[in-house]
Order: sequence, then C-alpha cells, then structure tokens
Amino acid sequence: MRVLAINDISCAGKCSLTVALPVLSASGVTCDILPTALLSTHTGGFTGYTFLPLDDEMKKICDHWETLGLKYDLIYSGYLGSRAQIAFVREVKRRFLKEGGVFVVDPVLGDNFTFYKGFDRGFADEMLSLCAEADYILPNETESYLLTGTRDFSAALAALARVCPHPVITGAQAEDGYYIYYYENGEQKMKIPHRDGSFHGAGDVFASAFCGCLMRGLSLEKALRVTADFCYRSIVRTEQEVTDRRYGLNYEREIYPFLRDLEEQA
Ligand code: PXL
Repeated sequence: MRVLAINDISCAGKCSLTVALPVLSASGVTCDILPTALLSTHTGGFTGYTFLPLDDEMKKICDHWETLGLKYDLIYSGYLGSRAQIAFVREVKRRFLKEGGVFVVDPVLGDNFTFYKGFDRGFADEMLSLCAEADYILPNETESYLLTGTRDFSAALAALARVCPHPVITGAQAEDGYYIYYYENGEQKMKIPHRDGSFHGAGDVFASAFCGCLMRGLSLEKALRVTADFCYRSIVRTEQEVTDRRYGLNYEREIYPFLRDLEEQA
C-alpha cells in the first residue's frame, strides 16, 4: 500500500510530516510526502518561527511524479498554508489518487476554539470545500465548530455528513466524558479515554495512525478504537515525561503497543 501525506515540515515540535512518516511507515505502508511549507517550528505557542511556503516546489514535484506514473492508495492532507494550496490539493487528488483510493482530510484550522495563526473564516470555507471531496474528515472539536458554526456535536456531524460520507469528530466533550462522533450508517458515538488539557500534535498522531489502520484493512470502528488508544497512551506518557507541551506527544515508545493492537485487529 502506498500513501501520500501532504503536510508541512515543522523541523522541531513533532507534528505534521515528522509524525506522519514514522507512524505510517511503522504501520507497514509506504509513505511518500508532499511538503506544503518548511517551518523552524509549528505555529502553536512559538514566536519568531520561520515559514517558507512551498507552492512552487509542490507543483514541480507533482509534474515530475506524473512522468513516473505514481498513484496512491490513500492521500492524507493535513496542514495547508494558504487557500491556493487547498485548491492545489484538490488537483493532486485528481491526478494521483488511484481509482477507488481513499482521500482523508484533516482540516487543520485551530484548537481551543480559535484559529491557528494565519487562518481565518475564508480559509475555513475553502477547507470545507476540500472536505467535500474527502472520504473521511478528521476535525477536532474546534474545527468541527469552525466548519459548521455549531457546538452541538450531533448537529455538526449531521452537517458534515451532508458534505462527506464519513466525518469523524475526534474528541467531543460531553457531560459524562469524551466521545468520538462519527458517521457510518447514521451517527455513531465511541467513548474514549481522555486527559484534560491541550496536547499539541495529538491531531497529527491521530490522523497518521488512523490512515495506517485504514490501509491495513481495519473497519472504521476498529481503526478509531486502535487510534484513540494509541493517542491516549501517548498523551499519558507526555504528561508523565514532558514539561513543555509545545514539543508534541511522546508517542515513540507507544508505537510498539499500537502495532500490536493493529496486528490483532487486522
Ligand atoms: O498540528 C497542527 C499543525 C501543523 N502544522 C503547523 C501548525 C500546526 C498547529 O499549530 O502550526 C505548521
């Protein structure tokens, strides 16, 4: 199986491609990358970071790939730096996704009910139009709100399901705990373990592991369970071992248990 991860390279801070590559490779699939931007760190909580958009390179890379006849079983798109890049990803899907391939969009927009730096309403609207081309979308609680305008998860899921066959709201706080809300023959809810607080990079670990699980043939429900458990264990480790949350999840030592779960369910 061959996956294309479209995401930025944040050189420090463990997110995006520095997470997608190891997690997808460990899952047992080939992971090629289309970098959207090169940053010294991600934009969450750091100041003074460098940011080099790679729009021109992305086009040249794709033109070369076309001469090689490359095609992908799954394309996973994450952090995109501009509205023009969102439009280009739509083109990448048309040119490089195999017939019957899977398109997964993590609509990276924000957290804690605010946009990440550089994003605004117009960007969210454009992202929604990319979601309309996806088989699976993976908004967090904030992104679900930014895409639909409602904080009611059932209403948000229903709105997203009108756009894409399988929306997955990756962490929804209810009175009795946290749930993944997802759509498969109607609304489904899965209770998941949760730690309070914000953990940078958790969405990228989630999306990468989820794509790996799909490529290994897990059902949506099993993929979400295995992925959520991996993220939870990584978050617990991060709480125990790391003081500065800006540097991402300590997921590395949890890859082995993740793979064990994945193999058991595959
Ligand atoms: O983890 C999401 C993400 C990815 N890439 C960049 C980011 C963020 C969130 O802040 O800034 C560059």
